[in-house]
Formats: sequence, structure tokens, C-alpha cells
Amino acid sequence: MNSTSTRTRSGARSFLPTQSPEPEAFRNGHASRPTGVATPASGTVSARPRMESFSDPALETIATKLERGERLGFEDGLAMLRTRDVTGLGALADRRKSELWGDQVFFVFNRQINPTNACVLDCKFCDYALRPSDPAHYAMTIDEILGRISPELSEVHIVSGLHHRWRFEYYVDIVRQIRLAFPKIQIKAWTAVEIDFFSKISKKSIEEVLATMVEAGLDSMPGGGAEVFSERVRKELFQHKIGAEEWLEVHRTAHRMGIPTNCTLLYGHIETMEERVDHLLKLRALEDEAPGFLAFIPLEFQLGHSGLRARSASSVDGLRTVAASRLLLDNIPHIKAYWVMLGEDIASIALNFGASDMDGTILEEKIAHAALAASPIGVARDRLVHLIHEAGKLPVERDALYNVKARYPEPVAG
Ligand code: V47
Repeated sequence: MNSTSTRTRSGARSFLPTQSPEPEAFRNGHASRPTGVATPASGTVSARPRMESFSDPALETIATKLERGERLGFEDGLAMLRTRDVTGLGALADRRKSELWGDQVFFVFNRQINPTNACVLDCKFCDYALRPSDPAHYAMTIDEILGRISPELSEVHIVSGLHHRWRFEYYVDIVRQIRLAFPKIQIKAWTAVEIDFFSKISKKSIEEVLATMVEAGLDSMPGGGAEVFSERVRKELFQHKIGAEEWLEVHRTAHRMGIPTNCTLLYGHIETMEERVDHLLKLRALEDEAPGFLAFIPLEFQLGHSGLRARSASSVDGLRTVAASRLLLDNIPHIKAYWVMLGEDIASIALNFGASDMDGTILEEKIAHAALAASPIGVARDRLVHLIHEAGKLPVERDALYNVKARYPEPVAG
């Protein structure tokens, strides 16, 4: 593990680094070693004098709080999401990110697999899932799933629809057969929504479902399905899906069992800024209570055929959301710039707005592309390395659990 993990009595552990980044991350002229000291769960104690100046007085207040190691609150979150001084906010978030990770930006050689798009939930915002009665739906056999995997991958990321006929044992077998065929590949599988569904169809507790998955080969869990923790939005857009309490309970249980997970926010649809901030604070509270998040991924809503909005969130809104997340989620190690939904260019810019991870090569993205995302459906490793270099950062290839696999220092000119 790249970060020093700190275990609590329940088995939950924080992956936030307890020390400044290793000096070798700063070879090849990639920035000087940061002087700030990251203090988990309580913001930052910075040894550096303030370099930023702000046109928005709210950012002055926030910068002062950060210098004092004070935690940011709800009003700070709102001010960050609304500020017109987006570069000032970005500078603050980039400083915090550098205190945690230096100039390193992480990515993984991975593939996404979506075993079926048949789903019993019928969420209004989702263009990927089809009703079970729709003859156009697909459902993969285990051989079809295995056929998509090659041994060089570090991670497979599996997210599925909730199939009307598949039994719990089939979902377990997907994990088991991948583990048997590719013992070195880490398996990041099933969102909290799927785990909750498995619990219902198998009549097992969340803990039993997770234990069965771990025994079959699961290494970590992705962060999807959280959408936005608002009952108002849930009733409007995804009324049959689990709400905040159940989503948080699945991740709480996973963390207590020592399973690392991610978390997400789906933004840019009908949610308010207040609902975004409330969502972020609920994630932060869970990480305080039962640590175990590796990364937070802000997912920009892709309009697709949903008709929910005339336009997608602006690029500036995307950058503010990344930066505000970095500063509010002071106890979560990484913020991902998810190039699939942000687009490659904005994702590369987001690496100077607090993001420290680009997810990965992905190779076959279906969810955002069903909703007409303009990004490629997958990218080569070289492309991610290039996007990270373009942002002036140091690309670090990792595995699913953030063990470092390779560093890609910029070729020295001349
Ligand atoms: O849960 C569905 C969202 C999620 C749309 O954990 C949409 O490392 C945008 O969670 N526009 C799946 N988003 C993706 C996801 C994810 C992606 C990358 C990394 C990780 C990780 C997790 O996508 C779903 C849902 O929240 N989604 N439809 C849409 N039209």
C-alpha cells in the first residue's frame, strides 16, 4: 500500500498518508518536496506561507481555516461550489493535494465489465440499464466475461444491472471464476446497490454477502450507486434504489470488514448545491466513523436521452466540484478526475484542481457512453501518461489498492 493505513479496533482502516510523499517521487525535476504536514481527519497544518490571493473574500476565510488546521463546514462547501474565483479555489485544492501526494497522479491499467444491462430498478437518469422485458438487453455468460480479460490488467472493475433472474450464486461465480483464471488481477466489484440487492435475493445479511464475495476473490468495491443523498432527488429520479442510509450502511460494513471502497456523487442533474454539500459531508462523516474509502469520484451527469436538463454541467462547475471535494473531504485519500465523464481535457486540468487520480484505461465503458458521453470508450496507458504530463504532474501507475507499479518521469528534453 502506498499510504500507511491505520486500523481501528473494528477492522476499518484509513488509507490517508500519515507522512509527506516519498522523496523519490520528486526526482527528475518534478517539484520540490512539500513542506506541509497532512493531519488525517483534521485538515492541514501548512508550514508554507500563503501564496494565493483571492478575489472572493469567502476563499480568504477558507484559506485561513485551512492554515489553522480547522475543518471546513457546510457554508464553506457552498461558498466553494459557488465561487467565481475558480483559479483561487483550484490553487487551494492543489496545495492540499500536493501536501498529500506531492506531484504524483495515480492511474491503473484496468478494464470495466458490465455483465448485464438488464435492471429491475428503472432509474430515470440512467440510459444504460434496460427493463428486463426489453428484448434488447444483454446478459453475459462467465466465458464471455473471462474472454474480455487479459492477464496484463491490474484491475477489473465490475458493475452490473440488477438482473431479474440471476441468482446470488451467479454473481459470486463471476468473481470466483475471474479469480481462478487470473489470480494476479485485483477485482473491484459490485456497488452498494448490488450488494444490498444480493442480500435481498439471497436472504443473507450484508456482512454474509460481503464475506462470501471476499472468499470468492473480491478485493475492493467501487463507489457507484450513491447518486446524491437526497430523499427529494431519490423520489424524483431513482425511487426504487436504496437511499443514503442503506448505501452508507453497506460501506460502513465493508470498511469494518477491512474491504476498501470508493465513493461517488452524481452531479449536474436536478440536485441543488446544498444537496451536493450535504452529500459530501455525509461521506466525510462515514470516513470518520468507519474509515476505508480510497477515493471519491465526482461523476458528471451525462444528459443522454434522459431529458432531465437542456445542458450538462459546465466545465467550471466540474472543476469547482473537484476542488471543493478535495478540501471538504479532508479524510479521503484521493479525488479522481474521471476522464470518461469530464472529458480528457478537463480531467487533465482537474489535476491542478485537487485531483490525484485518473482512474484508468477502462477499455470498455458502457454507462456514460449509453448516455452519449463524448470521450473515447477506453484509452491506452500512454494516453493517460501524456494527460498527466500535460498537467505538469508525475504519472504513477498503481494497482487497485494503490500499490505502486511504475513511475513515468517526463522524458528529459535534449
Ligand atoms: O452508479 C449512471 C452513474 C455510476 C449516468 O469506484 C451516470 O472507482 C453520469 O460509479 N451520467 C457508475 N453518470 C460509475 C461509477 C464509477 C466510475 C468510475 C470509477 C468508479 C470507482 C466508479 O455511473 C452509476 C451512476 O451513479 N451514472 N448514469 C449518466 N447518465
